[in-house]
Order: sequence, then structure tokens, then C-alpha cells
Amino acid sequence: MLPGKELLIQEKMSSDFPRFPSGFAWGAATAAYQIEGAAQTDGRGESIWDRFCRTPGRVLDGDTGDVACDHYHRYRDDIALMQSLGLNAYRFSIAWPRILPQGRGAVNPAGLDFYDRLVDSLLAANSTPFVTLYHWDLPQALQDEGGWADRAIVDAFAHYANVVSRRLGDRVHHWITHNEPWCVSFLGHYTGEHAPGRRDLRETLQVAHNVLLSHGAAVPILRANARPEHSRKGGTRTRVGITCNLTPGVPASDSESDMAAARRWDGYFNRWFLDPLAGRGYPEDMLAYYGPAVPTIQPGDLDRIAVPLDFFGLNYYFRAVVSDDPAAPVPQAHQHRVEGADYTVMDWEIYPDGLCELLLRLSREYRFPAIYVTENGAAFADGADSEGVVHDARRVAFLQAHIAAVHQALAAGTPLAGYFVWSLLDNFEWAYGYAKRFGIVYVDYPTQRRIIKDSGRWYAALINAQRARPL
Ligand code: IFM
Repeated sequence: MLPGKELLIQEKMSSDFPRFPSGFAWGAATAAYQIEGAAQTDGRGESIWDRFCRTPGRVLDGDTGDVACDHYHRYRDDIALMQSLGLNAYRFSIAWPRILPQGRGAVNPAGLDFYDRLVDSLLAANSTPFVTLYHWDLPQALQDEGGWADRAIVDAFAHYANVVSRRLGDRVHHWITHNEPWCVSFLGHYTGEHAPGRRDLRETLQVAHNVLLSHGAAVPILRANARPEHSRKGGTRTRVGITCNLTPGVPASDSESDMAAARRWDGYFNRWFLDPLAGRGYPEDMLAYYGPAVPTIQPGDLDRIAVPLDFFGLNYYFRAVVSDDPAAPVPQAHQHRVEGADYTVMDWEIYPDGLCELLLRLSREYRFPAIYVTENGAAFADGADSEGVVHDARRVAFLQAHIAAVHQALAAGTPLAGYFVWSLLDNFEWAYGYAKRFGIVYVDYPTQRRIIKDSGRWYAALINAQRARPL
């Protein structure tokens, strides 16, 4: 497949990019339920998403993750694809129900074996594995006992973290405990758009608290299970972090009430998670706002949550321009469309400056020692042309602008260590099923054929150009 003229121009643009540090991680991210498929294979247990997908009306077109991208069987080819793109890092998640089909108790050796093979294949391809322990596929058996709303889940998660890191801790040196606690709590338990589809504010806040507590419980376990051989060779020491999706709130006007709404939005989306992780406890204004819905917090909990992090993972997609809306549900803020702005097919505003602003805030206000952009990307209505080529110029422009914003933050002194595009492959986009394509690689689901999109080629050219110019 020869690149067209347009693509040559794009490749030229990627070689004009400013220089990133030599040890910078250039990666792509995925999640188990969104790509693996093989939902009933080799002893995997049921997850809350298997159940949710089978509940009528929950997922568009009744789509499920049963087959997804069939990555469970095609992971070697997918790694070869990443290698061809020049990625030096890959962020993926472990399916808890593959490891512990009932959530706790008997370990499924075939599940551990799969991730063992995946990690070995990545290392053989010179790709550094970044492993997320929880990207939303809770074993259904644990949900039946109360799920994240029940504090007992903290021990279950710690046990799961122990089982996985005992097996992989000799080769995996970058761990992410959770992906996007806001989604787990608010989409899963307040709006009900995600599994398990609950709608209760107090439960939501208790879930958020238990997720953060489980993070605090897992961090020392992941560190304890890091095998020393690697560091003796002078290699990477094990680093543990958490990934949050942050969405800046911008007031729609300079009225007092809109400014208060933007502050509430920030408390609800960002500070409710950032503050306790950074050792500040829950934000006072939000405790007052949530009133009787605040979670039960036991003595010592806030210290447990505030365990020092090696890095913070930022997932950034869009900002929210909001006005005060007392009739709306929490956080009583109405989201506006910005006139003249560009939107993805998720209806998310394309706003690259937001990424730079957030990175600066994370390093200046929260002082995290290192930051990775663990997800950033866009869904567009991609399709292959008559020659089987996917021209996704809008995604190329999106990546270009956002990676430029990352560089801007880096130049301003933020301790940025890597960037992961969401996503490697088109995949199962939760309640939207397969209707939204985020990949830099197109997946033709009926045949499972992969086609590198123009954005994938552009990203590869950028990475190559960076490698070609040592510091
Ligand atoms: O697909 C999701 C991913 O699972 C978590 N972060 C946002 C992505 C796009 O919606």
C-alpha cells in the first residue's frame, strides 16, 4: 500500500515536530473487554459487561464483547502491527474474570497464561507493557455480592492485584491500578449508562470511595511483588500509578452562577478524585454540596488513598463549557455546544489546549512526580475506500494538535513521560457497541482484517522522526 501525496505531506509534518525526550513512551492503549473477545474461552468467568450487554436496551444494537477484535487469539499479529508502527509501549488491561472467574477464590491458570504470553511477546517486540488492573470488567459474582458499593471489594481487589503481580511482576514494571474511577462510579452508578447500570448518588460516591481505597490497598502489593532482578541490572524500577479521565469545566459566561457551576463541575469530575489521591482529602465544597450523599469514610481511609504515586495517568478527550442549571441532575450544570468549534462523532469538542492546561495543572497544583497521557484520541466515521485504504484526515489533525499540546506542556516543565493514543484498534465502545471507531487501525469486524489508517501511518512517522533525532 503506497502512501498517497496527502500522506507524504503528513509524514513531512510529523518530521517537523518538536523534539521529545529520548526515553519518552510512544504507545497505544486498549482494554480487555473492548478487544479480547473469547468471552467464554479457557475458563473466563462472567463480567458485569457480559451481563449488561445482554440486558435489552443497554447497548446499541445489542452488541456484546463476545468476539470484539478477537485479540485473545490474534494478539501476536496485533503486536506485530504495533511493532510495524514503531510503538515502544503498549497499555492494556487484564480481565479480572479471566484470572479469578468468581472474583476471588480459585485462580484460573489459563487466564494468567494468556497475559504471560502477551507480556513475553511484547517484550520480544521491544514494547514496554503498561498494565491496567481494572478497566471496568468486574466479575459478575462480585457484583452479585454488592460490587464496588460494598467495602468488602477492597480486599477482593487487593487479592486480585496480588495474584496478577506475583505472576507478572518480574516483567511488568508499569502498573495502573484503575482506569477512570469517575466512569466506574458515575456512569456505572449514577447515570446508569454503564454496567452495572445503577442510579443512586449515595451509592455512586461510596463506589468512588471504595475504588480509591482499593487503589490504595493495591499499590504496596504491586511494589512488593516487583522482582528485583531487573533493577539489579540497572533497568527500570517498578512504577505504580492510577489513570483518571479529567474534563475541565469552563463557565459559559462570567456570571457568578455560571462560574459556580464550572467550579462544581470541576469538583464533581476532577477534584473529587484528584484531591484525595494527592493527600488533600475530599474537597470541602463538594462534601457540602453532596450533603447526605457523602460516603462512609472510616478513620485512616484518606491516608490509605493518598499512598504516594510514581506517576499519574491522564486520559483527556474534551472540555465542558457549562452554565448553571438548578433543574439538572448533579452537578446541576448544563453543557453547551461551542459555536464554531469542531466535534467528534461522540459529540465531544475538539479542544487541544485543554490537554496542555490540564498537564500544567497536574504538575503545578498537584505536583505528581511523573505524568503519562494514558489515553487521548477521537472517534470519527471512518470507512475503507474502494482500494481498502482508510483516510482519516480529521484524526491525523486531532493527534497532531494534541501531541503539539503535550509538547507545549513538556516545554513548560511538566514531568511528562509518555503518550498513549486511544486506541490501537477500533473496538467495542461500551454503550455505543461497535458504532464508534477510535482506532488508528481499522477493524473490519466480519473478517477481522486490520487496516492501518492514515492516522496510524502519521503516528508511526512521528515516532520514527523522533527516533531519528537523538537528543
Ligand atoms: O473507550 C473508552 C475507554 O475505555 C476509556 N476511556 C475513554 C474511551 C473512549 O470513550
